[in-house]
Amino acid sequence: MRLSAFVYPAMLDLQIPNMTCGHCVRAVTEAVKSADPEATVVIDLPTHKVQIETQAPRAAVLAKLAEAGYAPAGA
Ligand SMILES: [Cu+2]
Repeated sequence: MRLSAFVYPAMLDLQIPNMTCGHCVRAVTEAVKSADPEATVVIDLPTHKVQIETQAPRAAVLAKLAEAGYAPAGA
Protein backbone atom coordinates (compact mmCIF):
# COMPACT_ATOMS: atom_id res chain seq x y z
CA MET A 1 0.00 0.00 0.00
CA ARG A 2 1.25 3.44 -0.88
CA LEU A 3 1.76 5.98 1.87
CA SER A 4 -0.59 8.37 0.12
CA ALA A 5 -3.39 5.87 0.68
CA PHE A 6 -3.42 6.97 4.30
CA VAL A 7 -3.70 10.59 3.29
CA TYR A 8 -6.49 10.38 0.78
CA PRO A 9 -8.25 7.05 0.51
CA ALA A 10 -11.43 7.31 -1.52
CA MET A 11 -14.23 4.86 -0.97
CA LEU A 12 -16.67 4.13 -3.75
CA ASP A 13 -19.84 2.22 -3.00
CA LEU A 14 -21.35 0.96 -6.21
CA GLN A 15 -24.08 -1.38 -7.28
CA ILE A 16 -23.69 -3.33 -10.51
CA PRO A 17 -26.96 -5.10 -11.37
CA ASN A 18 -25.58 -7.28 -14.17
CA MET A 19 -22.74 -8.67 -12.08
CA THR A 20 -24.13 -12.15 -11.51
CA CYS A 21 -21.37 -14.76 -11.33
CA GLY A 22 -17.71 -15.43 -10.64
CA HIS A 23 -16.75 -14.39 -14.13
CA CYS A 24 -18.40 -11.00 -13.61
CA VAL A 25 -16.62 -10.61 -10.29
CA ARG A 26 -13.29 -11.16 -11.99
CA ALA A 27 -14.12 -8.81 -14.87
CA VAL A 28 -15.27 -6.09 -12.49
CA THR A 29 -12.15 -6.50 -10.36
CA GLU A 30 -9.92 -6.32 -13.42
CA ALA A 31 -11.73 -3.22 -14.69
CA VAL A 32 -11.17 -1.45 -11.38
CA LYS A 33 -7.53 -2.54 -11.29
CA SER A 34 -7.01 -1.18 -14.78
CA ALA A 35 -7.90 2.24 -13.38
CA ASP A 36 -5.83 1.71 -10.22
CA PRO A 37 -3.69 -1.44 -9.84
CA GLU A 38 -3.53 -0.85 -6.08
CA ALA A 39 -7.25 -0.49 -5.57
CA THR A 40 -8.94 -2.66 -2.98
CA VAL A 41 -12.10 -4.29 -4.33
CA VAL A 42 -14.66 -5.96 -2.08
CA ILE A 43 -17.59 -7.58 -3.86
CA ASP A 44 -20.80 -8.99 -2.46
CA LEU A 45 -22.29 -10.96 -5.31
CA PRO A 46 -25.81 -11.66 -3.88
CA THR A 47 -26.48 -7.93 -3.44
CA HIS A 48 -24.42 -6.88 -6.50
CA LYS A 49 -22.49 -4.45 -4.35
CA VAL A 50 -18.93 -3.36 -4.98
CA GLN A 51 -16.90 -1.45 -2.44
CA ILE A 52 -13.73 0.08 -3.81
CA GLU A 53 -10.92 1.85 -2.04
CA THR A 54 -8.81 3.72 -4.54
CA GLN A 55 -6.70 6.74 -5.31
CA ALA A 56 -8.09 6.92 -8.84
CA PRO A 57 -10.76 9.50 -9.63
CA ARG A 58 -14.30 8.16 -9.34
CA ALA A 59 -14.98 9.06 -12.99
CA ALA A 60 -11.99 7.00 -14.14
CA VAL A 61 -13.18 3.92 -12.27
CA LEU A 62 -16.73 4.31 -13.56
CA ALA A 63 -15.47 4.71 -17.12
CA LYS A 64 -13.46 1.48 -16.91
CA LEU A 65 -16.44 -0.40 -15.49
CA ALA A 66 -18.72 0.89 -18.24
CA GLU A 67 -16.09 -0.06 -20.83
CA ALA A 68 -16.07 -3.60 -19.46
CA GLY A 69 -19.88 -3.77 -19.70
CA TYR A 70 -20.54 -3.35 -15.99
CA ALA A 71 -21.95 0.13 -15.62
CA PRO A 72 -22.93 0.81 -12.00
CA ALA A 73 -26.57 1.61 -11.28
CA GLY A 74 -27.32 5.28 -10.77
CA ALA A 75 -23.81 6.39 -11.73
CU1 LIG B 1 -21.00 -13.40 -14.79
